[in-house]
Amino acid sequence: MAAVHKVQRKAPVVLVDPTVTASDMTDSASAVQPVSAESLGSTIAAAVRAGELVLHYQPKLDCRTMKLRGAEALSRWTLPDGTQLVPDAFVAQAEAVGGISELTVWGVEQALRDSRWLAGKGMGSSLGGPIFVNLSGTLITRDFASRLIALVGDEAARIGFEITETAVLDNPEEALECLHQLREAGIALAIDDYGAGLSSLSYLKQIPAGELKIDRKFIQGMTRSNRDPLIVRSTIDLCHGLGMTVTAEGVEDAMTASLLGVMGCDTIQGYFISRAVPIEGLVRFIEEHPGTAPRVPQIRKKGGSPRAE
Ligand SMILES: [Ca+2]
Repeated sequence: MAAVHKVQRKAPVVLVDPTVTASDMTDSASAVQPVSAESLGSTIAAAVRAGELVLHYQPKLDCRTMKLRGAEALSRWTLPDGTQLVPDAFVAQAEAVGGISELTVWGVEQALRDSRWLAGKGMGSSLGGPIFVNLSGTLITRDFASRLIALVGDEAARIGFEITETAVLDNPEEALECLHQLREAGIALAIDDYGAGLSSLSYLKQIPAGELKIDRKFIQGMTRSNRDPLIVRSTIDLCHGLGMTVTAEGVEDAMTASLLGVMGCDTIQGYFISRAVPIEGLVRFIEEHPGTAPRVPQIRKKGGSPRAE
């Protein structure tokens, strides 16, 4: 596939993913350099044609049943020389110079292909929820929302979009209108990286998302600090009061998973469950995790760990 790639690159290209953070990565980031504005969009398009881009999937598990509840799609880009690039600090550059729309359209199309492929193997229901694609705030416009709705068509149940709260800051009126259109089309929405940026309870109320993902920085301090568990638990309660489900990002150990379960968190995602894996790896994950959680110690609400209270 790489042999058909005609683009000559003077510098390593960057992998662009709208909202993925460094800690989402499964591989060490390569030393990458920014490419010029005019070349980035065409480079991404060429990489898609050459088959250099793939989606990996990080599963989310139900805190109570430990069954799969969908997955987040994360882009991976393998250069012709075998170097694998992961999304990193070039997100802002990509949003500024373009290329994100190409990547997002490809991501949605690929997620749909993979979702159909899973369904063809009789694993459609085993996925337990949509595949979520990260959607940059720069793309939440009327034109792009219409394009996404057309792209998803009658397969809206297969796809969800993760958006950050700050995605609506620039033009709240248009952004909220677009998000309502996506929601009305049957596409699930999740608020991503909650607490990482400028959180606004006002937007939390207005964004028509069914799910909120608490940023990893609160989750990873849960067993070491007094404040983070309080913030997490109050956020879970707040979201449940607003009729939303809650996903904890960046769960890396059994104790944190247990605490989240006690707090009533709905789903968990992170290295404790699985790294982001290719679609074949997701199939293996489904086969190997039929809904049990042998590694998670039980913490009772009363008489258990004081951290859980
Ligand atoms: Ca995300």
